[in-house]
Amino acid sequence: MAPPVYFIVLLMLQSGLLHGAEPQNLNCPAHCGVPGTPGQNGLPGRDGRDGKDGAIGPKGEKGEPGVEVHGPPGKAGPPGPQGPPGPQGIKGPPGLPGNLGGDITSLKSEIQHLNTKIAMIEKVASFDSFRKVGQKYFVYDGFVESFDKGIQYCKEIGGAIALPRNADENKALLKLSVASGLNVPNSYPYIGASDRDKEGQFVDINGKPLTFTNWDSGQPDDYMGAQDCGVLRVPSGFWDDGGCDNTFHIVCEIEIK
Ligand SMILES: [Ca+2]
Repeated sequence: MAPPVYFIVLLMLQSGLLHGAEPQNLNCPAHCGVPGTPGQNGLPGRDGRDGKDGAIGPKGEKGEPGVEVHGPPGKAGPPGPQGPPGPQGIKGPPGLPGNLGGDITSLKSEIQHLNTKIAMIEKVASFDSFRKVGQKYFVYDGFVESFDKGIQYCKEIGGAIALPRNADENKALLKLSVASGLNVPNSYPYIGASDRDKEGQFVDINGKPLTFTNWDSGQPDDYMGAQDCGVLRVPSGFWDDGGCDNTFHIVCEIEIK
């Protein structure tokens, strides 16, 4: 009868056949006691080192479009270099007819002339009395003086001492004289005619012969040898010669063309 199996195993354990390569505790006697209870877990060990990079992940979704925000403009930079000349421009419209330029020049001249004329008429209108005949105005402002001072006065106002050149002007001068109350006995308005240079030969203040006269009967008579300057009798309208140093009314004439 064969021995039981457990008995064979027990024999092998006792002979060390079943110990294999496991080292034996030399201090442990052949029959070690029952193993003790397991010890408590030790403290966690330190963190391990970083692992290797993982594989590249999948591509993310496309983000929302950003909002455009303009920052404040920067400072102007320095001017750049001058560029090359541009191309020739398109042809302009035709100019005004040549004679129009001349017309404008003529208009400007006319305006200037009118302005001068207006200024002179305003001057005439500033006198106490004035009367127009043709292009001539007789003006009177109450000035009473000698013949020579009368010539100077009328020159200073831009005219000349009154001298009718025709019947109409003589009539106009008379009307102004009457209207101005110059019909005072022995007081007349002077007229710009004199024979001081050559007795009996009356000329105007520029020495030119008279083209019109209206002498009264028997005049000029150079009475007492002391009458060399012309005067207008008022209200007859005839001429006489009188003293040049008398203080008579000074009527001036201003021509406005
Ligand atoms: Ca006389």
